[in-house]
Amino acid sequence: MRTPTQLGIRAEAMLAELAAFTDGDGNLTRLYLSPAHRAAADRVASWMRDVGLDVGFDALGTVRGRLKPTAPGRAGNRRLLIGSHIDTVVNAGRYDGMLGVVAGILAIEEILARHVELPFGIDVLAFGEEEGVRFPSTLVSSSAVAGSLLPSDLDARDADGVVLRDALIAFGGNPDAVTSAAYAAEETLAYLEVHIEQGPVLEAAGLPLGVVTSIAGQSRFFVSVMGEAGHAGTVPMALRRDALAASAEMMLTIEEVARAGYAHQMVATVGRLAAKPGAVNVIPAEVVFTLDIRADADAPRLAAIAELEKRFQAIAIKRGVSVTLDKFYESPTTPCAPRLQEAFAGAVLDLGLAERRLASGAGHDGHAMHHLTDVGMLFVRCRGGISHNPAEFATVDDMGLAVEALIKAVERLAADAVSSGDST
Ligand code: HGY
Ligand code: MN
Ligand code: MN
Repeated sequence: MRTPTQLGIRAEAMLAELAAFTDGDGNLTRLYLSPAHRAAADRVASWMRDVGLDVGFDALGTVRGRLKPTAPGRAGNRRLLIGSHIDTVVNAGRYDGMLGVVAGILAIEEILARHVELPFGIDVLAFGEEEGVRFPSTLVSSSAVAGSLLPSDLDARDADGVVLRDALIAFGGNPDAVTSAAYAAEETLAYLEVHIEQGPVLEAAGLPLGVVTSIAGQSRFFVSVMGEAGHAGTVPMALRRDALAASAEMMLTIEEVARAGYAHQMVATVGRLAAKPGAVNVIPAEVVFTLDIRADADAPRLAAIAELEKRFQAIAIKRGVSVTLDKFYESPTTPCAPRLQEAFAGAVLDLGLAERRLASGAGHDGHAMHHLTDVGMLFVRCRGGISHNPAEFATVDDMGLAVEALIKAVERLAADAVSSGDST
């Protein structure tokens, strides 16, 4: 039986190994279906085999490690799902996503070593696409697992024009077998995910772990602003239809509306912008920028979007440009099931720690998995709340406590399954 510190040391070593699988030039960038994704997935598969899991890849490239019930009961045909994602953002940290997969593998190893009686099976899942960075879709692999992926989602193209469907075939996946990746609701018990908090709350509270109450809903758009190209030296300012200047005013409006929505933890981000023709001496004719807007409840988020659409149109009329918003992703606020919150909270208390509940501002695969089964999440303190940044960091001790808490949460669910006559 390893101590939390020993578990944390092993977790750190595994994360360091995974961090080496990158498509980035000197940084950690591992996008869906890339060569680095393939290498990382193969390494995860070998770790899963090493701890005794039956390993396979589903049609979307998700690595699946399967453990049979160690003490079959009527819940034996149900499976507890534990997972997270192994894709990253650009110039990423090494903990976002990967920690949840490593924690699941280490928990299985300890559960077997401790001969924990499991009346249900456990599948550890390493999703390949959560960030939505390469293709303008997101949660593709967990949506397939949940049975909610639309075939049209596979028609998305990356910045080089590569169609997701073709990249999936090149990876070894099978776009025509998407439905085979889905679990039936009646065969799942719950979905658990361990993830770094990616925010400052636990660090400020001096706590290593936190129990997630809900995952913030989010909406993502391409905003296109069409103006008129012109000579930078000859067109008077008052006669310009400058798409980039109009976009700049819209971006400041985004910030203003989001700040006004602070009561709902509202945040809005313009992460990417492209201006055409992009010459130093030409007035920009066309701008496309992304908008990512989130809040702790759906109503204020949708109200803010409506307000922005109104303000963008007013700016466009004033500046003689046109503006369109094209929504390419939306997920509602996702609740974490009370029974799973209690399992994690009880595990945290078993470790002699104070328990803290908090909402997640970041999105997670739980948004998709909620369509299949109850979702539970455990957050791990991260230094300075920094994430989506190579400075992302979680301590060995905190990671080890998270693995131990995951094991205890599984033990609690096993006890519940036995006491409720396996009717879960
Ligand atoms: O964007 C998010 O919240 C997540 O990291 N994909
Ligand atoms: Mn993540
Ligand atoms: Mn992320």
